[in-house]
Amino acid sequence: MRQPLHRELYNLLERGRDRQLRLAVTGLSRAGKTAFLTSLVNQLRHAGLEARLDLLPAAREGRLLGAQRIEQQDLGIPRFPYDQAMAALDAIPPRWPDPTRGISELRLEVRYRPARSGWRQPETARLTLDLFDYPGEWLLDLPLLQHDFLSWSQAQARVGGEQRQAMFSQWHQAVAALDPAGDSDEAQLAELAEQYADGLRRAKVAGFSNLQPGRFLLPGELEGAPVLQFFPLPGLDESQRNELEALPAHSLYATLAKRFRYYQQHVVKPFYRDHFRHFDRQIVLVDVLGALNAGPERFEDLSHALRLLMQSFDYGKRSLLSRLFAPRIDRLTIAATKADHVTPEQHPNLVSLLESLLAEPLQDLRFADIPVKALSLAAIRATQAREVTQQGRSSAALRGTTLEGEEVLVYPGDVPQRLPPANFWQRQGFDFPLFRPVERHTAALDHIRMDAAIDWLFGDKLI
Ligand SMILES: Nc1nc2c(ncn2[C@@H]2O[C@H](COP(=O)(O)OP(=O)(O)O)[C@@H](O)[C@H]2O)c(=O)[nH]1
Ligand SMILES: [Mg+2]
Repeated sequence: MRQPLHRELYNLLERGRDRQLRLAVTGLSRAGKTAFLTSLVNQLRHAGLEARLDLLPAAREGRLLGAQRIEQQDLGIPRFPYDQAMAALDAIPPRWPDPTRGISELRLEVRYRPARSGWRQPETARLTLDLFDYPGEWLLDLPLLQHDFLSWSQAQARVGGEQRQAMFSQWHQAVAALDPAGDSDEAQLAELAEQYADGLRRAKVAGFSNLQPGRFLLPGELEGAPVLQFFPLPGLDESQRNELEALPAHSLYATLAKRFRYYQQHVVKPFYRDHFRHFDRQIVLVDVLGALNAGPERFEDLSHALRLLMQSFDYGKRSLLSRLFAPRIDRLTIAATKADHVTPEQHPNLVSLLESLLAEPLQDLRFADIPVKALSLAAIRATQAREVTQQGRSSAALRGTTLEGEEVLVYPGDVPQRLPPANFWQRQGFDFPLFRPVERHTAALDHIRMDAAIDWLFGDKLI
């Protein structure tokens, strides 16, 4: 496809220049962010040597020279634990990297040879990538910035169906008796907040995604602090706003609203300000298969959570001028992760299912004319595809080792092309075992379509 003239001119001017790019790796908890980052570093480090990156032109043409981690911008933030992640994958037996419990940064310097080294151009050029890792639980706090306490309470009351509500039954009973105008009682607030947090934790274990506030699930250094002692008040209505806002400072409503604001100002805003602004490119990772495994209510819940989440990012075309001030995401990838959990002929369905899961945000992005690529990938491939012949008929299967160490040959099931109707779960559902990572025989991690993802994310910067 021919590029527009201004694009060509831009590329010509920029060719071979040292550049910098901030990548947003976005995903809820267990979507596969840490695995993706680990694989990204690993593939780029071994580019040109052992990494299989045929779908990335710079690598295919032998121009990608490799990558190194360099000193990051913010020295106060821990470094992304790449070595620990690799050590886990190299353990006997291999393990998945530990779940992320805090923020970490990563700055990679990628070296490449420009496609046509012309007059006055350097022999090699550099692309600096800034990335960071964080617990997915905290990400869902970003949409909370759009609310005040009253609207948040109403939004929370609308979230979820029966199964999710059931996780909060104890809290529901206790909170129903409360009077917003009554005096607040510290001990009671702490207890109710703990019950609310307990509901969130149970919903998480049960596979729900749309869970706020995120720090209730993973408090970090805020464990036990009063800023985490609030909860939404059910049964409130917008028409009561004036009345509620006139309540005295010691009332239950005013106390909860104050803590909510504090949480926004001192927890969510700094997280957003320091890490979630000024991205150039984004990849949204979604564990579509996990949600398919978990049933209809969780599937819907994930779709809703992602819709809210994507509203927190700045998308827009950037011109040479505007990027000097505030870079915006001008291109993104959405990826169904862990594609090695299904047989390869199911991958196209996995991609269309992902697209229907994200239908609404995709519509908005299309309207804003932001190019989006949807794909399925496995950052760290743990299975091998096999053909099995039974009574003269051959069918697809996967070979892998379960987390318990059992070698299995399975057919995990058909992936539906669109959001499945309710009877999908009654009829067959979808079930796959979790696999453990394979023992490595090469320095580069085996993957599915990491190269395609890299190409779409920043292949255009490696020319
Ligand atoms: N089979 C397979 N499993 C994966 C892959 N990526 C992630 N996983 C699984 O998903 C879990 C969560 O991944 P992780 O990267 O920690 O998710 P995060 O919470 O988004 O950082 C891992 O512990 C693995 O069990 C993959 O490429 N293939
Ligand atoms: Mg992680």
